[in-house]
Amino acid sequence: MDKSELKLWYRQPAKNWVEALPIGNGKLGAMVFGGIAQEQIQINEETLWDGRKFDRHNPKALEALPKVRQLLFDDQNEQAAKLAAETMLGNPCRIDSYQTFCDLNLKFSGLTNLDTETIDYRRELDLDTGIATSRYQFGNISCQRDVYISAVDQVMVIHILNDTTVNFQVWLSREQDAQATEINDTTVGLVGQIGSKGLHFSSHLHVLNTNGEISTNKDGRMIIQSATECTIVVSAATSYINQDDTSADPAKICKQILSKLTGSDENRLRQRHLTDHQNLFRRVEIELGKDPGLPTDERLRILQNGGDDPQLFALYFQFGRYLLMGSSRPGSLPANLQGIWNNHLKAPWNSDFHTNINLQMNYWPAEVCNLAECHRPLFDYMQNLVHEGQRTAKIHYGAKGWTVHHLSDIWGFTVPADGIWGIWPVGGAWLCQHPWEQYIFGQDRQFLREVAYPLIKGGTEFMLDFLIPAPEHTAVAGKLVTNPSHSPENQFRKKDGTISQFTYGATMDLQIAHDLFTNCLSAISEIQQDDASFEIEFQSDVSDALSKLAPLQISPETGRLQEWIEDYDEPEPGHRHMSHLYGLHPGCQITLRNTPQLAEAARKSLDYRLSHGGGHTGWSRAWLVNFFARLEDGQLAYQNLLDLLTRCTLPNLLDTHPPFQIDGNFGGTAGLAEMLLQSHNDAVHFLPALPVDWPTGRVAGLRARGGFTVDFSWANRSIEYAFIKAQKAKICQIRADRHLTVKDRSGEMINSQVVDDCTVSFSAEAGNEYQIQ
Ligand code: FUC
Repeated sequence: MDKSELKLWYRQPAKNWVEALPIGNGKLGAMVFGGIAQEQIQINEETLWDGRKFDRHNPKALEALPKVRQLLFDDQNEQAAKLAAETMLGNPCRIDSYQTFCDLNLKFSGLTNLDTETIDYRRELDLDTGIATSRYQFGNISCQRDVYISAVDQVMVIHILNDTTVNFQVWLSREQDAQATEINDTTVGLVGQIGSKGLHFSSHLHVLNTNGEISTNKDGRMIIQSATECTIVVSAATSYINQDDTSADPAKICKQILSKLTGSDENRLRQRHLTDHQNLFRRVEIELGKDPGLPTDERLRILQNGGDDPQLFALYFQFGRYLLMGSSRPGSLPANLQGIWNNHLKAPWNSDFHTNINLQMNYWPAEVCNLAECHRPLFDYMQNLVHEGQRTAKIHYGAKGWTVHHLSDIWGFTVPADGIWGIWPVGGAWLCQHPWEQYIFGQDRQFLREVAYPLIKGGTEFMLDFLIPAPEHTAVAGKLVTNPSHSPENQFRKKDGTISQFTYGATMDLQIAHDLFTNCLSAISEIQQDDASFEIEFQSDVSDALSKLAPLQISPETGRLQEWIEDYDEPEPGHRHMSHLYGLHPGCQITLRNTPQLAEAARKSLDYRLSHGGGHTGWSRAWLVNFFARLEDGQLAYQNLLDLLTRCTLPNLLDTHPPFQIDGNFGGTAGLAEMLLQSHNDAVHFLPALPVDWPTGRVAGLRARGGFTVDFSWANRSIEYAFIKAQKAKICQIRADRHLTVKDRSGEMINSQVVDDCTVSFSAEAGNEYQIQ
């Protein structure tokens, strides 16, 4: 993709927030509207959350657990639900919201008759530079405004450049609970607190350079006169240090950040920002078609009306990578339900960390899309949940290890939230898939030992204790099951007609346990290569439990994969969650080649969900792309990606649940990657789910499990060439739509073993690149 094509652009300013353009550095985020006489930039700082830490454990939970379990095994689901609701929820079971920080306002004087006098307006977000620009001609004045957020300097930079002098005012505002103040001749600020007990926060706005005249007033407004050029920098901070410590001094932090810029200029700030941004962003290139040279909103409309624009999918994919870089950088919190971009004080679902799919989906693209560093905040976050998660495991379940239920916040919330569907203690176990994925993609043994394994072990210890053998009179007598259990947020109808959602051994739980135990065992074997006696005893406990897990079941009646331990009827057959297909994606217990019958049953489950209106939310649609990619059905994967773009995407390309929720962007990006490249099944598989609409294309810099980085192109829907680079010495198995030969960099054939018509394997050496033809 030509660098000039890596842009979202528009012919008009944003009329509302969902048209504004996101910028961010993991810690600070902003939405740029691109106004003409008046500009609004809505700012976020990732730690500005309402609430505080306190003990929400329910002392009644553990005592009620055996009774609840018995009732569920005895088919008394509703009695169990009632007792659990009274005893097992967090106390209280609600969390508070992540909040908008403030608005930055810019008001230019003397610009009237905008509609008639403004010409050549263009607003764009350049993904390659991370800079949002508005450009227009007003009368005889040309104006340009660039806005970016630097991860190196931790500031937002606004660079204003006009070819005639202009006068304007700039100030920060947050009406509810903050005050704008004057700080010095070139700096104004904002200071506030959430409620009387919440976080303190502060933001400083400073003119770094201008050729105009600056003055400030007591209301915290900065007035710039007769300037053709002006660079404004903004810092923001809160008193949050971690869940136990909120004693930071935000004004001091803001000042320190700005004082580091003394003597710098916009050019240097921009260069530092570009080097950092492009080091991550430019690792992956993709081409699926030609850029039609139209504004992004028009391209979306054309697609909605049945037009063709393969390259818009490529832009959407790169935008997903860009969003991950903007909302999750080393040292930051992970991307929440809205990434980092939120204009509410009380956001939808509190813009929280939802752990029954949403937080995980945010990170599906991280490894394959070559942004492994951006995955790290999730592991830091998990480590910070462990302490409370261990208490929850012990107090609520009498178990070792750590757990988190279906949502969390920045205060170490790990107890069941909201209602009985919140009594779902396998959120932590699902999260444990992520550090393992980082290891298999990156092959960093030290990371495995120090970060991944301790998290996975704690998750596994909890699961081992939480699982119990199903009693004699049940469908899976003697097998290990979870209890209590849910298939996230879905309900079932029992034979007697009653509807419930509370059960034991829901399929998803069994698949999560399977995945966790399998990964834990693989992690132990990897570490044993350096240390043969590592975890021998624990290893045997885990393999024993794995062999006793209740099996996945195919309904004899419908041929679908059962969502629950019993073949219940579904009152909402088009439900947005497709939890029982976890084993197909993101897990890999179900594959076309190893478990064809289960794969067929999974497909039937998908068909059934879809024929009843499934996939209606953004993230749900994005999950479908991944499922069909794993089923190697390029057409259905494409159809769902198309639906994601045409039905669940806002004019600024952000996903809409509705309302805006970022998981669909990340799930869609991961899904597209999954259509082009898979590696979960012991082979690097090129083009496993290529749709007819992308007959020709090229991608570079994607990563595959095993420590490989690949570039490849295709024509007439068949692989043309590929390059594969190995980080470690490894046996590399590659698969495509035809027989492949392997050569070294100089074109010499190397020894490879033919596995089948389309699969060969060879021994890759560390640091070497191979040509595949
Ligand atoms: C899950 C989903 C909802 C929503 C919420 C944030 O609970 O079922 O659709 O995405 O997370």
